[in-house]
Amino acid sequence: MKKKTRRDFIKISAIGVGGLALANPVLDWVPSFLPKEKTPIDESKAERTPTICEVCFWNCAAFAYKGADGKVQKIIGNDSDLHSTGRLCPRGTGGVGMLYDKDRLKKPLMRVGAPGSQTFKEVSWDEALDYVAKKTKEVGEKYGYESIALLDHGTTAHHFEHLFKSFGSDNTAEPAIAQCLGAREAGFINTYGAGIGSPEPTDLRNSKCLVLIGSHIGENMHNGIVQDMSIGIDRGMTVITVDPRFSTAASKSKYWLPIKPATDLALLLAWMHVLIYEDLYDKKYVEQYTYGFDDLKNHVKKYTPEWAFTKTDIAPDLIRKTAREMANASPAVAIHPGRHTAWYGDDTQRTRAIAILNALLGSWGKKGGYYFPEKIHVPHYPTPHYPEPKWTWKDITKDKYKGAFTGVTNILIDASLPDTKLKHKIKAWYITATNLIQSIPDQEKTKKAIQNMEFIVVVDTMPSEITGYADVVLPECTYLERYDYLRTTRHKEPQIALRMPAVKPMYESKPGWWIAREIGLRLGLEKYYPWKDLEEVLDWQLKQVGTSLEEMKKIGVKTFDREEALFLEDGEEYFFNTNTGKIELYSTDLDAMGYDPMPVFKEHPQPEDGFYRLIYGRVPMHTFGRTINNRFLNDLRSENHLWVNPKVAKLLYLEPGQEVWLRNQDGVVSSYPVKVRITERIRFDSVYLPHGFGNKAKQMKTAYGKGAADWELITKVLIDDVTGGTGMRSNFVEILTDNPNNEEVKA
Ligand SMILES: Nc1nc2c(c(=O)[nH]1)N[C@H]1C(S)=C(S)[C@@H](COP(=O)(O)OP(=O)(O)OC[C@H]3O[C@@H](n4cnc5c(=O)[nH]c(N)nc54)[C@H](O)[C@@H]3O)O[C@H]1N2
Ligand SMILES: Nc1nc2c(c(=O)[nH]1)N[C@H]1C(S)=C(S)[C@@H](COP(=O)(O)OP(=O)(O)OC[C@H]3O[C@@H](n4cnc5c(=O)[nH]c(N)nc54)[C@H](O)[C@@H]3O)O[C@H]1N2
Ligand code: SF4
Ligand SMILES: [Mo]
Repeated sequence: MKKKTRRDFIKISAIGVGGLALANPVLDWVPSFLPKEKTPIDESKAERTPTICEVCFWNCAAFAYKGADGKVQKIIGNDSDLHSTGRLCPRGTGGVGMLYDKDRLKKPLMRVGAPGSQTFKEVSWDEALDYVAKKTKEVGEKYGYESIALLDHGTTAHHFEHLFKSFGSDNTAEPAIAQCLGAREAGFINTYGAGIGSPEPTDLRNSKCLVLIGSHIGENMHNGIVQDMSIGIDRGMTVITVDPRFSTAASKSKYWLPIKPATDLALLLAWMHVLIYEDLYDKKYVEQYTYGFDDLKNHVKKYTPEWAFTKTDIAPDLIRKTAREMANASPAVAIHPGRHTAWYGDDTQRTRAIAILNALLGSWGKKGGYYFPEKIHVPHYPTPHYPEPKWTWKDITKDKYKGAFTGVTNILIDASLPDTKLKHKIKAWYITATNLIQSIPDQEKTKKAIQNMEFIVVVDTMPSEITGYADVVLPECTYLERYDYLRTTRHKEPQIALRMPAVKPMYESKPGWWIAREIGLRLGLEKYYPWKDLEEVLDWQLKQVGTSLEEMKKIGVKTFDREEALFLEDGEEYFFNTNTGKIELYSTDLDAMGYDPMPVFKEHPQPEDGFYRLIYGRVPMHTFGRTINNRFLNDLRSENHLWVNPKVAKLLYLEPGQEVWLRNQDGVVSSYPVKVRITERIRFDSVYLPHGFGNKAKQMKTAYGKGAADWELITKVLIDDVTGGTGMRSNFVEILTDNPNNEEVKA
């Protein structure tokens, strides 16, 4: 086989900008509305300001460079930054397109027509904020401030979380947990007493073997992980990819295991069986650090590779061979924890199986496996204690979803329904930087809840679908026009990073911190806002950790010393934050809560004749639907395709590029057609539709109507019994060749 080089793998590794420019002349660093000088700006002379990319939640630190005309010309990764190591991914590079998007929200808007009609009038900030404060007070006084929920994502969330806590609500939730990584965190917390967090602390640069279960790194363009994986491959790391689709990662793998969807837990249990019964596990590590090994050994006895073959379609030989490959590399082996793990409902148990496998291989806390990340504690600006809410999301989840560790979006939506049986009810929503229509499954339910709200305010940068359901829309400026709180994420070395405005907010847009504060002041919460602006807060905070705003404006990223070692020494004593102080192969907490203490395989429905499982994922050039209107990125990829196996194409007489529609098991039909891509790279029982396309917001002129939406077709949801998160890979579709729609498409 040809040796893989880093450049071969993906373009991130070829100094972002140049690689992209060569690959596509459209994105050659001069935004198309600016004069097309072919000579790039001189970085040594251009004014630069530190920023943190908000195009996705890897949050790479970078510098924004301005041209002589004062406009941002390019964004380049900050060399000191561990998230990016100085290189941005194509999306971050194209972030300028978000700033100069002509379709941006420009002024505060207030609803004129019925919800969903998108008829708004432009109003002044005073009018909009007065109204938001008035409605907040009205609902708060009538039902209690707890009845107001904050649904959020991204950096803006922090400003609104402070506002919410100040007025007495802790009912905050984000799709980036319950629809994303919530199950994974619960799986690891119940094994190691610690979650994974972001960035994932895998030491792929030094791994000898990487196992990807569905994680499609390379299409999932999370910068640091992609770079680490490239370096690992260059150094000879073996990759094992388990995916019903031949992903980019699969194409770089020694083993591709095209698993039957929804059966991963069977494979994971069979791998444990092989490691234990072939005596391949790390005995010293297991003995010293784990609890419940004998229980596990008995538990996985029946889960033989032969048994797993009947569930997964993966040959017993291949299961054994891959298990041995992992054991050979141990402890420099990482079974990647995944990120979007809301798949089939038993997601906490599946990710726990991943956690257990890592323990059997002795990789947690070991070079080439998982490192111990560290962060620096930056104190909060002193404000008085928040009032104690009378109830929180926990009062809703504590009986049924005992492993939920944050607010659960879909449960707060359940509490917002007119016919909810829940004791605690939600009456109004603040929505910041999340497009619930695209990100929460069963959108009819979301819309029903929306209709029942007394009041909805949306803070966004774009007129995306969700803004159409607001009573008030508040235009936030983009990340390139604002300060935010410091990035203090955990990494190999503790770092802080600064985002500051590269340019002044365009139009009448305002930063999130300003919007939240103005609402707070109108609610009489001055004591929680003893500062004039965020600069004052940041400077105070930075001085507490021995630097200043002035210094950070120059360097953008500051690195601190670690306090503890990155890895465990051989035989070192270590206490895990679990009941037993050990890595719990047998989870005492899950047991006490009434859940399976060790993962048990359960069958999930498979598609009936004529139906295919709808699976989805990412395209490298976009982040969900949030970048589709970005002209640079849209030029690179304007629509998605439906991946269909040749056998299916033959059966249905499909031609490459033919437009089709999809109808799911509940009769829901896709609004827009999608072009077929016929490829052996997908199993015959599934179709693949990348997420984020099929935009229905007319005001987003570049994105509108391009490609098809997975999110319309996800009506059947399998709830994770531990965390309450929504498994969304549970939908089956038929492929229609005639247009079934004759009505106008509505958001
Ligand atoms: N069907 C389906 N559903 C999914 C997924 C899927 O693959 N398929 N993925 C799931 C996953 S993994 C996740 S993490 C979630 C993510 O789901 P979301 O949180 O909804 O996604 P985002 O793209 O972060 O949020 C999009 C909104 O943020 C706005 N926005 C962008 N930048 C800013 C800003 O700086 N300020 C403000 N105020 N607004 C901004 C955009 O205009 C847009 O309206 O979706 C989940 N849901
Ligand atoms: N370019 C880009 N990168 C992104 C994002 C983005 O929007 N754009 N979003 C970021 C976010 S928030 C997240 S959470 C991550 C998500 O990215 P990941 O956590 O890497 O991946 P998933 O979305 O869970 O899974 C997608 C893969 O799972 C496969 N798959 C489907 N069903 C099964 C199954 O039953 N078993 C197995 N083994 N595989 C299956 C699909 O074929 C696909 O390759 O990506 C992050 N990176
Ligand atoms: S991975 Fe890409 S889009 Fe995400 S923060 Fe980094 S540069 Fe931005
Ligand atoms: Mo996510």
